[in-house]
Amino acid sequence: ATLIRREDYCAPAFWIRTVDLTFDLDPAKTLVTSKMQLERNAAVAHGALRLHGEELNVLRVLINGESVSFRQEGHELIIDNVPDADFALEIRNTCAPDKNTALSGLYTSGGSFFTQCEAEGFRRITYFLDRPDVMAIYTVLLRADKAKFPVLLSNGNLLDSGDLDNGRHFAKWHDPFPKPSYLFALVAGDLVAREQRVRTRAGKDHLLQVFVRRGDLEKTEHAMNSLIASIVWDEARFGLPLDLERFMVVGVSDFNMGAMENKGLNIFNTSALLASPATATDADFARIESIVAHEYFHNWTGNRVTCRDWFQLSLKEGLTVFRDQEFSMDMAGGASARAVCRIQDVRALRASQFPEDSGAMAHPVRPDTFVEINNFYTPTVYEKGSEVVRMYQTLVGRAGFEKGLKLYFERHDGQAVTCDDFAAAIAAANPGSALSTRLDNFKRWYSQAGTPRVQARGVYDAAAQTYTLTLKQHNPATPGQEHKLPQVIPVALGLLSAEGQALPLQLQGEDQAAGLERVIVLDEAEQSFVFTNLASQPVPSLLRGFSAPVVLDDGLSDADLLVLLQHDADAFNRWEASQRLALNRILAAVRSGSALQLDSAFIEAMRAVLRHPELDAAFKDLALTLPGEGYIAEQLEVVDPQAIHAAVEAARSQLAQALREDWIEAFEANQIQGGYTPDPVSSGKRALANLALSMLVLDAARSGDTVWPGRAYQRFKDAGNMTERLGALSALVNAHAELAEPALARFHELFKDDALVIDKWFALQGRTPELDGKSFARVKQLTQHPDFTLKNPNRARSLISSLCMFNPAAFHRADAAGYVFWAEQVLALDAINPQIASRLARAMDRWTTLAQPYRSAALEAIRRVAAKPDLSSDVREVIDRALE
Ligand code: B3K
Ligand code: ZN
Repeated sequence: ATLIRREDYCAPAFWIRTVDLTFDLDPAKTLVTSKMQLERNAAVAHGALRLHGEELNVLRVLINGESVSFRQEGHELIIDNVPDADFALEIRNTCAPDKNTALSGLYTSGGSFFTQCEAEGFRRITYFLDRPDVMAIYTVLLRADKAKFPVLLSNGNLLDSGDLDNGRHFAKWHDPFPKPSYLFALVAGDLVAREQRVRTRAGKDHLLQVFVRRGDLEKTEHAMNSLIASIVWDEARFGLPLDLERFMVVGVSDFNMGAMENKGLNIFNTSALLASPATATDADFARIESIVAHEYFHNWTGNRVTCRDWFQLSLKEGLTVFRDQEFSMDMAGGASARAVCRIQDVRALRASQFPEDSGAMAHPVRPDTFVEINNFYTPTVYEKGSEVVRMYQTLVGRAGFEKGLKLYFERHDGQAVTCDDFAAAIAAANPGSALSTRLDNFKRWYSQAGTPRVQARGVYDAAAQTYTLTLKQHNPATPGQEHKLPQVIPVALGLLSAEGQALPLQLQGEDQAAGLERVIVLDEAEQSFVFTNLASQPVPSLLRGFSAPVVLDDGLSDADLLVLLQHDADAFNRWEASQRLALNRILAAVRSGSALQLDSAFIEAMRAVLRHPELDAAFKDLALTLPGEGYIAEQLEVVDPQAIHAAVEAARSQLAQALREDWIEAFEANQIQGGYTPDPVSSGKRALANLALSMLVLDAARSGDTVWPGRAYQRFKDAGNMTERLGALSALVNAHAELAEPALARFHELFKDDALVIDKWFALQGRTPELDGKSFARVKQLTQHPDFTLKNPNRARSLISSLCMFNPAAFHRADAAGYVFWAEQVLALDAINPQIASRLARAMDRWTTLAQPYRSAALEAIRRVAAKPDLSSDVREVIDRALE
């Protein structure tokens, strides 16, 4: 395995202008004929033609119709004698889709053919310059048995189709847009489609199709609606239209990630596509909407303008996540629903990206090196990348950002470019802005890994009526980056009076106040900002809406946090105050090693939120949900997962008990009559009702009450939708109630034929809060269940990742059994699917922060994996970095 460096980038020695692919599809052995038109890159001196290829069997190589000699070295096919003038290259090879368990390249799933080419899967189909800066125009001829594979799809527009001899048929596709090989796709199988015609603003008609297996058609309505909404939104918000006559979406059960944005032929994990009220939760509906949108938005941010090299991955991913987050917010509606979206996004960032930024795999948004690019489709590249794009918007304003994006497309449509090109376009469109005047320093967000720490302290001068806010930033060292420079950090803020009144914001030197909220920019190690005309000591509300991806220490007292919780105009900071109040108490208990005892001030504050007449149910649910155990671990230098779990469980059970009457009321008040719709208001009510029910069942376990477990079981049986059914089941399972067993059995019986629902059944058991080792024992036992298999990524994740990545107290065991289990599963998975194995391997990213005996046991397990000589480069990179 070799380390690839960003600074070593060289333009390709050849361009491939057009490619004509012919596939004779056969699951055991598929024949691929590739005819390419090549041209030397004049900017690069002579050199052999080196094509990428993996797991292929080459049959012949022709240049301008003549057979030519070639060599094979590792994963390269090398032709030394290449004409100087443009030439035609023809390669014929075979590959074995049925044997492809890595699900990269061409593979079969449920008897149909699918491809996944990003990042480097195309080279597992045929020899090619498999790099994103080589963009070609593709024509694709597919031939296959008509009875088994009635549907034949590839990118672009259908040119021709018809019957052949021997029961075979063909389809010919042409994509008019030049694209890199990672955006190539083909699908062949027995599929059916939901179809819809739409007309865009320019008056053009388009055909939209969602292909799935027979029987799944009624579960595609939500995806189709999401696609239509995405098309409308991208035209309205950014002026970006659909550019193909036909836009296809296909579902597949075996898939390594959520979905893939192949030009005109998006391929989806069925878990990110199929939904019906009976089988999918509100969270599934929301996730599908955002993933359908994400892949669609890639058509411009990723496909029309793509990445020059894989180090620039965030150019398309950070930007496209930003766009799908904005879309979800716009779809959600009012200010409160938008804030709920933002809170959920930030919670996800803190749960996954913050730990990554402080662990063994920490890397900048634009990494400098990698061994296996598939290891860098990370929360840092995606979610932190999106926060970086959001900061551009914060610094230049919404209109300025739209102008910047417009210039980006004017400059780069049809090109493969870099993050620098993006930054330059946004800045050039906004001369003199807070961004453009600091562009070089702002770009440190791309090069420096690690989460900045910002400390804020305010001093009030009663005589001068001023409030001096001093901000300091500290950028912690990360592997390979000892010393860092200050980041450009936009801090959105407001000031409140002790009574909760929003105060006008006037900085020293200004003639008048500039509103009740503004953005100040911290771009040095330490800066002070003096606010004037303040009659009394204010309470600062900082980093509103999470205006930068940093850890903030604002030193606020409980009293200040209570003012924010009750009065802040910024709903995000209201939620943040609730989390901080809880976090402070949990951390105090963990740090002191004493049992957690919630005080009445906290309980009354939570009661007030729960009973608040104006707050939305969705907000209440988020405010009353305690911080996750992973996020709590992030705040500690030495992590004892069992101590954290004990503190969280104590806090939960005390909240359950102290607010029992309020939970009952919340449960009753948030019942929904009538049909199911996954809109934000109904989803919020169901979320709060589910939380209330889980608290009531939890409290019953303490008090011996049998009424609420009985009601939960009844609700589980009678539920009209999956959100309520799974909510009731989870309440029973997570409380280790007696009725959990019959409910789990019944659930399995009801849904045994629906793989996506059975995934939920496994995941729920994989994530059950630990009690006396029962949860861990159950997971081990479930690996023997007839429905369990490591071969399907969704199933493997549902059980194994649930335990190892999302159930810290069940995983981190004093007897090391969790780590032994992890090592076994990583090794077993690596033989099947390195990408999935490698993601599981990352469960040990933060092992060095563990307390003893966990730390030593974890190291032993990591060494055990490291000792396997033939590890994939995917897992090897993760394990090596953990041991560095
Ligand atoms: N671009 C793909 C991810 C490909 C992952 C390759 N290991 C999905 C997305 O981000 O939209
Ligand atoms: Zn993406």
